[in-house]
Amino acid sequence: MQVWLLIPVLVLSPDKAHMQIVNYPDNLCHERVRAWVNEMGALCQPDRVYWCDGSEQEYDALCAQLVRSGTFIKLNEEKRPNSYLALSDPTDVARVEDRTFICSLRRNEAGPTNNWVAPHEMRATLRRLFDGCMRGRTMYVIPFSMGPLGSPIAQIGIQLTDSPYVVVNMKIMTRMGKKVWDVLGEDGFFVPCMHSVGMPLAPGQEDVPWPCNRDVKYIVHFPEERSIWSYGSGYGGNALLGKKCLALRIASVIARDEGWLAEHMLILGVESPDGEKTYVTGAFPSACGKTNFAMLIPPPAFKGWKVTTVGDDIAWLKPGADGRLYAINPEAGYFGVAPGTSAETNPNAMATISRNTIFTNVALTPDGDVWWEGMTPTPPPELMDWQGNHWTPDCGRKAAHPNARFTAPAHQNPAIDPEWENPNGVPIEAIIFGGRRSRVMPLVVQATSWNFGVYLAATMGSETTAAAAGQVGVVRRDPFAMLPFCGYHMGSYFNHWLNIGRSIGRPPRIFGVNWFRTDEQGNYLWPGFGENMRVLKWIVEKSRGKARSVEGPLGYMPHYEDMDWTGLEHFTREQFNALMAVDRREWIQEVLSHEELFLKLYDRLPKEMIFLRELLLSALWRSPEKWDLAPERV
Ligand code: TSX
Ligand code: MN
Repeated sequence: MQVWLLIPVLVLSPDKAHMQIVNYPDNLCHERVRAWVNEMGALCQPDRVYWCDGSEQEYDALCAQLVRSGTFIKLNEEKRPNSYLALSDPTDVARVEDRTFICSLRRNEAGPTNNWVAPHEMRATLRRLFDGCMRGRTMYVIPFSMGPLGSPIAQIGIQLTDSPYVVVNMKIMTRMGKKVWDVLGEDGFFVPCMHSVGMPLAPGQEDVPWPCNRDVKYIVHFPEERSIWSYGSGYGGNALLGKKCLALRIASVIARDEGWLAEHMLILGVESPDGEKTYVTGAFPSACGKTNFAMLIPPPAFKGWKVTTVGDDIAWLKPGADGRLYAINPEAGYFGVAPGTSAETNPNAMATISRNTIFTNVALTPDGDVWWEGMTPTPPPELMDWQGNHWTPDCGRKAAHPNARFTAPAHQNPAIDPEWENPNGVPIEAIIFGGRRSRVMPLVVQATSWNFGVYLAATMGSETTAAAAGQVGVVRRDPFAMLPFCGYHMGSYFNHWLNIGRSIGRPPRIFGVNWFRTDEQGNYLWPGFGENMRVLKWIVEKSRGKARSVEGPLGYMPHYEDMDWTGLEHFTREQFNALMAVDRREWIQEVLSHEELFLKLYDRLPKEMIFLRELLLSALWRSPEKWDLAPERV
């Protein structure tokens, strides 16, 4: 009996006798799942349907298969145990925002910041695209849980995909496998996630290492139906549908309807020397070093202070019985940007990716290890670059793609928080919103109320860097760092945040931070990285009513004396005041540019945003030209 169960079960389905069914689970008793997989199999017409069980053997077998097919290069077992490198098609290297759609019944439900197509029209397009799209391939059935299995905050998804690369990445990024069938039972709710690389194989046609569709890509969400359809890309958020598509776009809609928050936030724990634990979340747009902050190592002078990671990208926050917000990380791994990650900028990340890691679009060293820009101060003398070409430091090209990634299990992070898999989440005392701003925004400010915090987050912006397309140094509004990830109208989303603030008894305190302020010559005014612990300590203690501040036009700000400077005594009051200065003229310009976003969201913008803007202007008006933290103003 035991032996029989271990043999992959081969079943021939009656209607599709040519379609091989492999590893069909013995614990699936959910009729709608069966019917849906059958229906999708009939539509996509794969040669085989493989039901993933999530086992280590399955992972190893798929990785070996990916090595044979040329998708994976096995890395040096001594230097990078059980790790692989994948090089994508050069046209399939990032999320495709212009091909991402929110197909709500009404156009205005998606709002002006999302692409929209009428659901019936999109369904017709998708039926045509998915018809026979998996010919010559295997369709994998991936049951996964976003959040700890069985957690009251978790959500179940089932992804069907023709990409084995996606399967092994989903194994790292989610709780994937047959245990999910037990959680689902006979009638549990799940988000159906359809995915195809959009490159069927004709009989005898040879496959390519990175199949994708160079011409046609669709990343589609049906928010009312709570389903996801992705076609044409095998990369990242386009293809690992549990992450941005389910845990943010679809979950944000579920959260609105159910009274919780699905956010693009890191979650970290701060432990003080006397053992007091405080959890905070943080939202940052891209290129702000969010993963670095989630894994921060305090400076040596901060003896006894510890920072631990709960999550580096997504937080689901639910009101608890005690009036606080409790957060879980719906993910089980890190899908992080490799370039810029080093033993200097993020030792915890380097340790996390030392083994059992999938690298995508980084460079390969002659001895079978990986390299990317910023990993070491001097590059190796020669490499194979992310496009498979020979590379030397003087060749004028990047060795790794700027959006090259690592996929690594979260539990390998030396700083993982002991509560990171607590099914009930961790209580949040503070929410931090950050951006990359060379001027205008001070190092840190606390919003004077939840509503002002919502205003701060709604108007948050970040300056574009060389990594992003377009002009460098232009401020892009990215409300709550959610602009590409909100599954409904951004104005309604602001209103949902205001509603949450009204409905909970002990809301977290809200803060704004900016690690990136520069002087006139463009030099950074703040050392950043581990030194951010000084700001974090003030935030944590301020949230607990144990730190002092002064009230400025933007909110409460720490005075020089209110910050802990041990180990950074050379940092002067003048340097700090330059970081904290609020220039009235600059800020009036800033508030005017908020107007642009507000007009875009006009028909659903909460009236509070308008009043809060007026209050902000009035506070700026009574402040001197340049409000700084000069001691005489205390
Ligand atoms: O991640 C960053 N953080 C957060 C760390 C916890 N980065 C890297 C951003 C690119 C993704 C930063 N870059 C940070 C930061 O706080 N600050 C800066 C800017 C900076 C860069 C280099 C220095 C200082 C600041 N170098 C020296 O001071 C020697
Ligand atoms: Mn992200």
